Amino acid sequence: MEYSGKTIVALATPTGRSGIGIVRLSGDRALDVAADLSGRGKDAFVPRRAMLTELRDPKDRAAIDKALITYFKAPHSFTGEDVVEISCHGSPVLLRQVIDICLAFGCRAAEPGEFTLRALAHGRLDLSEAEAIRDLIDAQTNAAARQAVRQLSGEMSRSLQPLKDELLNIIVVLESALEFVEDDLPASQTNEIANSLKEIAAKTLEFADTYKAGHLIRDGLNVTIVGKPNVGKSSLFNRLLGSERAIVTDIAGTTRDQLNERFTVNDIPIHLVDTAGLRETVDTVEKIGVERARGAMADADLVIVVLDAHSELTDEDRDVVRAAMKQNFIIALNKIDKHASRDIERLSAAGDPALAEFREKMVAISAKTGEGLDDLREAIVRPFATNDLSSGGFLVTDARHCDLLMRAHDGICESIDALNANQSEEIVLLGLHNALRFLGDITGETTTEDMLTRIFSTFCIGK
Ligand SMILES: Nc1nc2c(ncn2[C@@H]2O[C@H](COP(=O)(O)OP(=O)(O)OP(=O)(O)O)[C@@H](O)[C@H]2O)c(=O)[nH]1
Ligand SMILES: [Mg+2]
Repeated sequence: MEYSGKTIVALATPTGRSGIGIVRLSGDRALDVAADLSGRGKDAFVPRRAMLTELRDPKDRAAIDKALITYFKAPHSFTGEDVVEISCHGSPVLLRQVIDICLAFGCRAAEPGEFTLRALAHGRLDLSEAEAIRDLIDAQTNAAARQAVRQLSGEMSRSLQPLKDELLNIIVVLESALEFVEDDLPASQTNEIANSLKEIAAKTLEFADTYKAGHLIRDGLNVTIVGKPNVGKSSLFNRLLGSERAIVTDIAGTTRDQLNERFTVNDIPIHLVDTAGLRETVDTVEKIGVERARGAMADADLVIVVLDAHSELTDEDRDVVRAAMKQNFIIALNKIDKHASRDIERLSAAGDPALAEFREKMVAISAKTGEGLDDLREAIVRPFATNDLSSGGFLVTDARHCDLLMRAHDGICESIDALNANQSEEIVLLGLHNALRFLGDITGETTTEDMLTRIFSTFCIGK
C-alpha cells in the first residue's frame, strides 16, 4: 500500500444502527473539515478535548446531527497526523452523509488498516504492535485478547531485544576480527562464540515454540464430529454449543448439509462441525453430504468419532474409526444413559475388542443427559495442551512471527556450523546478519513495502 499524504476518512465503528457511530479522519485537512462541518473556526478546537456541536450540511447549512468532535493535534495522535473523531448518532444514513461530505472536501476513503499503517509510518507503533491491534479486534476469547494487548504494549519488541543485542555483540567481535586480525581467531574464542550462539539459537527456538500455544489461543481448533447415521452427532453438536442448532430425529440420515458453529473450551476457540452420517448411499443429496463430511474430516485438527454404545459395532463404525485414524481423533461412546452400567471398560470391550486399543481416546457420554460432557471437553483440548498455555508467559500468536523466528534460528545454526568447520568470518557473519534481519522483520525495522502491503491487507477498513 502506497503511503499518500492525503487526508483519509472512514467509519471507525461497525456499519448498522447503533447508539453512536464514529467517523475518523487523519491528515492535514482533518481540522479544516471539522471546522467546515461544525461551522466553527479552527481555533474553537482544543486538542484532546471533546466539543459538542451541531453538524451542518455545507450545501444548505441545514443541521444534520448534534455530535461530539475530538481533535488530536499532530504528532500527539494515533496516526501521528492531525486526527479528528466525529462521534455522531449511529444512524447509517447520517454516517454515510458525513463521510460523503468529508469526501466532497477532498478527503479519500481509507484503505484497510490505513490508519494503523500511518501510525507505523510515523513511528507511533512498530509492526508487531500494529498487528496486535488487528489481533485484539479479531480476538475470539479473553485469553487471545490479553495476548494481543501484551503485544500491543511492546512485549514482542522487549522479548526480542536481548536476542538482538547478543547477536549484535557477536557480530561486532567477528567484524572486527575480519578487519584487524591477520590470523584466524584463537580456538578458545571461537568456542566461546559458538557456545554463545548455541544459547541464542536455543532461546530463539524456545520462543518460536510458544507459537503452538499462541496459535491455539488465537486461532483455535477445527473439530469435526463424524460417525455413521443416528449415533447422536447432531445431539452432541447441540449439547456442546448449548443450543438446539441442529435438527435431531430418530431417522437415519437427518443431517445432510454441514453445520458450523463456534464455542470455547478453556479459552480455546473451537470451530465445531456437524456432518452427515457416513454410509454408502444412493440418495443424491445425502451422497454430497457424505462427501462434504469426508472433506471436513480431512480439514480437522481433531475428529470426534461418535459410536452408539448401546448397539453392536458395525462395519460402518469400523470404517469411520479407520478413516479417523489417519489424524488426531477421540471416540465419544454415546447414549450411555441407555446402559445400566457406566463402566467404560465394559462398554468398550462389549462394543468391540478391536476398540480396546483406543481405550485412552475413549470418553463415555450421553448427549441426551449431558453426562460425560466435561470429560469430553477436556479430551478435545488435551492432545494440544502445552506447558506454555498455563505458564502465563508471553506467547507468539502470529504465524509470520513464528516463521521469522525459525528462519533466524536456522541462520544462527548455519553460522555455528560454519564456525565449527573453521570457515572464514565472512561466511559465519552471513548467517548472523540474516538472523538479525529476520528478527528485525518481526517488528518491522527491515520489512519491505511488499510485505507491509500483504500484512495490512488482513486489516479491515477504519482500523
Ligand atoms: N437415549 C439417547 N438417545 C440419544 C442420545 N443422543 C442422541 N440420541 C437419539 O438418537 C437419535 C439420533 O440422534 P441425532 O443426533 O439426530 O443423530 P445423528 O448422528 O446426528 O444422525 P444423522 O444426522 O442422521 O447422521 C435421536 O432420536 C436422538 O434423540 C443419547 O445420548 N441418549
Ligand atoms: Mg445429524
